[in-house]
Amino acid sequence: MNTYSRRHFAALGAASAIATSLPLRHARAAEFSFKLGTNVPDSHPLNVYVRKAAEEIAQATDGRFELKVFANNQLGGDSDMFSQLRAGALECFTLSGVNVLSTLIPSAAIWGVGFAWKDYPTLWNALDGQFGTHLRSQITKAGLVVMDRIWDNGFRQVTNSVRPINSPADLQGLKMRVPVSALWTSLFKSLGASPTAINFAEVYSALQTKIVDGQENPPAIISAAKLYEVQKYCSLTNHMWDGWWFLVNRRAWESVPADLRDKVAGIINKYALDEREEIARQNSSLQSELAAKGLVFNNVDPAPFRETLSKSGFYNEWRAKFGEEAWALLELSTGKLG
Ligand code: X2X
Repeated sequence: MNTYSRRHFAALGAASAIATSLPLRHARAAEFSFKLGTNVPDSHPLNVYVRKAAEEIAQATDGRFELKVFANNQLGGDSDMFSQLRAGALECFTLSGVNVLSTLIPSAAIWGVGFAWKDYPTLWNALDGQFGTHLRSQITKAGLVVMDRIWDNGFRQVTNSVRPINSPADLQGLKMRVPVSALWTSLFKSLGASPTAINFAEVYSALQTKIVDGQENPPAIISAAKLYEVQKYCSLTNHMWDGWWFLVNRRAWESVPADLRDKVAGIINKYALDEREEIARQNSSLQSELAAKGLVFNNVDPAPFRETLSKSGFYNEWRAKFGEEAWALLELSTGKLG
């Protein structure tokens, strides 16, 4: 045996010794390693359940497909992550249709029309049905891949550090953080507040330094991001529901063989349903927990808010922007709006 082959042989031996000492799924580097960026803290159910999906994917594909989760805006804010996704630097990103996605696809924001959804069953029927199919086809046309099941963020509530919000009058002049989105800005302007568009990555510090007085998010986020540390009041407005599409860069996705893609997609979609259940559990349990941490809650009658929006022309404006066809599809689920 010459020097080369002896060294070669020794290296092979070392490699197989390492391989056999590790569990099977780590035996070789994954053929496909996808990064997923999310915009909420680690403990949020979105991250908990995408991590469970990642584990099951590793097992089910014998380690061929790896999903690496980067939570809490580690890879940048929403605007950055969305650019990275489109460029292929980031393979997967969970993003709301009403958020930065609407800067590319304005009609993706349609579920965010104020006070549209009466309850979860109505919402899931729509998003898992014809309405969701319509929205996903627009995302596909824009060149992105989207998983079938949407992940729950939740019904949104207004928090602020100034006063409880009981009626639209209480919102007058209040400096409100909203995500980077024309619809969100329009909604809060129409209600009389002064909205500022800020990515979620900056929200805690914007509240802490009083760049804004308030923000709006579901209880699971208020809790995971510890917004109760920098907010006093939480008014249960339920003014909007929001969720995350699981988006994938098209070129990266198409590099994966079809049978593997089906397996991965099936697992991701399955965990989306489990995440929805966990969000529902948190929605009902978190109020007392957050109250114990000092957040002051009040219930809100949505009727005067809806009336203010109608009078301001909000519904007419957005109906014209989204178009009659999409609006009709929305109203099929929500009933007449405006
Ligand atoms: O930016 C927000 O407020 C968040 C985290 O709820 C969204 O993704 C829309």
